[in-house]
Amino acid sequence: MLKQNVLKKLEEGKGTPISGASLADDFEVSRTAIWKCINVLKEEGYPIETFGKKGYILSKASDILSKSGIEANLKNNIPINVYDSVTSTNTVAADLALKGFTNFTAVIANEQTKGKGRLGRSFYSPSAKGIYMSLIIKPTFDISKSTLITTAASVAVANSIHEVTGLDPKIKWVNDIFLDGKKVCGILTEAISDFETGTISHIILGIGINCHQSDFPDDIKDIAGYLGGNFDRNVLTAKILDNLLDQLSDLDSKNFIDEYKKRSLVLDQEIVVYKSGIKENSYGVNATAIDITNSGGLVVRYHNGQKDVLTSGEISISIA
Ligand code: BT5
Repeated sequence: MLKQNVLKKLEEGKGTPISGASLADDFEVSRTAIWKCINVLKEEGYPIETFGKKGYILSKASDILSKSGIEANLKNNIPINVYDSVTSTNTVAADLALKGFTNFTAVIANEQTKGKGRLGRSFYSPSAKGIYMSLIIKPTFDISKSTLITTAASVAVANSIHEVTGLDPKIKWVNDIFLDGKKVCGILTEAISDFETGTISHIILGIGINCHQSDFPDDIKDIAGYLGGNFDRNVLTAKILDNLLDQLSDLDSKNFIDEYKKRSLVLDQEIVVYKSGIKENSYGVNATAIDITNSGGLVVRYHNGQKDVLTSGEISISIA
């Protein structure tokens, strides 16, 4: 606990020195205890320097994901669980939800060994290169609005990326974030049903972001991109969580639909619609994307003039 508290102070004052004496006072321990803590953190890889009497300084370049690092930047007070490596944060979050963990519990990992995409696809999630996070949501709203969660989340993620890095990402309906024509983030929303009542007890919102350059496997190296640049994954994670909580508490206002349209990669574009969601197994139909409905559906016009509203997560589109 002392280690986490010390790290949180260093993360809050990142780039500026904090004296051992003030840390010792804050946590009512000896300076030797603080010194030992600092040594353990250094062994764990944290770039901490000692500046004589001025104290300890966590380098601005530090980018190790941690509970303390996220909490130091987070405005909301929600339970945060950070792991170095998990199979899938969605799987861990679903387990925690069934064990009774509260609404808006976050599960965050530095690596996933079995990251999930939609429809049985996988999401490549190498160590220290991305952010892999899931949020437990206990629906307090009409379940028909649950499709809006993915829409609201896309806006929250795209805006957060913009606020932290200055980049201008686009949203490809329904759940991908793109930068310079490449996918930098995918979102997977899963529902957990309560068999006894036949209702949805929890929604697990999963977000995967490629932050730093990595060796993408052959099958995705032409389509996957990364944010790049110098930023702290803790800062971006906290920003996404804060923006998500804002958007989710205000799903009814639908303010985010306008924002979604502004960031849309597909509006007014020629696209190909794959109704089974699987490009390889179904043939696509050409259409023009003309609007986004208030429920997050994509309005398209096929070339025979017929209009359609695509709403299902089982549908995939590509830019023609
Ligand atoms: C998605 O599915 O893009 C949803 C991805 C959600 C990942 C998060 S990470 C945290 C949470 N825990 C999980 O286990 N999952 C969520 P979909 O639209 O089906 O796209 C999957 C396809 O994207 C794959 O078939 C690849 O073609 C491509 N892909 C896989 N890994 C990628 C990556 N790292 N970056 C970009 N594209 C990738």
